[in-house]
Amino acid sequence: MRNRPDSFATLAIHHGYDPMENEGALTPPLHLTSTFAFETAEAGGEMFSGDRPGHIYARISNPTCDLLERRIAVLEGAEAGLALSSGMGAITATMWTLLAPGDEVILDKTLYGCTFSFMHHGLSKFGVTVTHVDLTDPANLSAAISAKTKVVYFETPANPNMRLVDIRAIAAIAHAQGAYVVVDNTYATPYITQPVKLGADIALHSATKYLGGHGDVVAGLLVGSHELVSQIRLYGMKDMTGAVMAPFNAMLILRGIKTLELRMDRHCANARTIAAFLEQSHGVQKVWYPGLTSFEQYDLAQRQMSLPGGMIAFELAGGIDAGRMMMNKLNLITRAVSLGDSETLVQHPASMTHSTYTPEERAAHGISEGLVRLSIGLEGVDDLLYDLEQALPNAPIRNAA
Ligand code: 3LM
Repeated sequence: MRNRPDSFATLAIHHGYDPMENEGALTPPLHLTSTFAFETAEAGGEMFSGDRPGHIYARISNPTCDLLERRIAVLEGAEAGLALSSGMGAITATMWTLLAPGDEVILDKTLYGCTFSFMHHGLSKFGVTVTHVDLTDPANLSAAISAKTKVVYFETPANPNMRLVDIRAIAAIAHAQGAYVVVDNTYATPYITQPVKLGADIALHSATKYLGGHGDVVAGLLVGSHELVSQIRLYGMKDMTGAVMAPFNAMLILRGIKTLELRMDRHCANARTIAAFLEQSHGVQKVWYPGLTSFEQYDLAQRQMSLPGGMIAFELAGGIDAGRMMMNKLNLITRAVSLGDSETLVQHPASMTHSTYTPEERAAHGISEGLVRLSIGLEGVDDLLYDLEQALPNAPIRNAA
């Protein structure tokens, strides 16, 4: 029996799995089965009624997903976890479970493009009122929230402009009105921020990103109380979306999570160096990175994030034309959407991830047309600096490395 493991890296590698219960296999077995045998007819009936634990059918649960669910729950400091087919699966299953016609959802101004599209164009078709509030100032929530508000939803840091939201302050206001708080923790990961510990009811992820970490799987995860997670499993996932994670994908995410701490340390170290370099480079108008003292919400970043993360947003003085030219000159840094991979990726939100907003909506939601997004990878930082330096419009000052 191991001593109670409780460091993040140890839990990420060991929690919930004992090789001696699995024929000594060091890595957990992959359970490729769509259905599960019942010992008796009565036992099957009791499982369906919830009176007996056990697996029934793989759209509800699977032992490989179950291990991943327990592992993400412990890493997030939550009671329970749920594995879903994608980040969008996690988001939609949650909202279909928590909301009913007549309810209101309050959203932060800036959201990932498809999240915006689902909420703004999708939910609003079903009698849910969708209200966008700038949650970077909690006073705005106090002014907007009412008895109709069922869910307060936000990302921190927000994709793509890095705005932060004070989870503790927002949760206090939302809970006083009886509203749920749902936080997209994709950018931060539980290694940097644990929203449930700060008062959120649900923290969710595109596990496609840092949790998987290797750009080879699309997946979603969420955590919360046993009660809420069970509701989302049995309604939002099982009935409303069918957005279940495949067991093979659970295995890939379990493998990715083992190195999350190591990878995040490196993503953050590289990103710090690159953000400082960009800030001092000619032709760069503004850099948004929570580790820079110039970052407007630097104090909140210090309070809420154990590290500043691996994502950087910046804008060139020449706007998007200069941005596109720079992107096209990059040789090592890859032009691609998604984030959190070993490879450093660059993309243009207005024409790519956030093209689901109209130009007017982007303007109203604080997403600048010229913004360029970098997902800093795990390469040697000097190679990344070299690539950026040769691609930037004017000779930059190279003194940040
Ligand atoms: C992207 N983002 O490049 P999936 N929440 C956040 C996200 O960033 C994403 C999701 C949820 C990107 C994907 S854009 C076509 C590519 C904060 C995804 C949705 O369903 O696993 O993709 O997660 O920003």
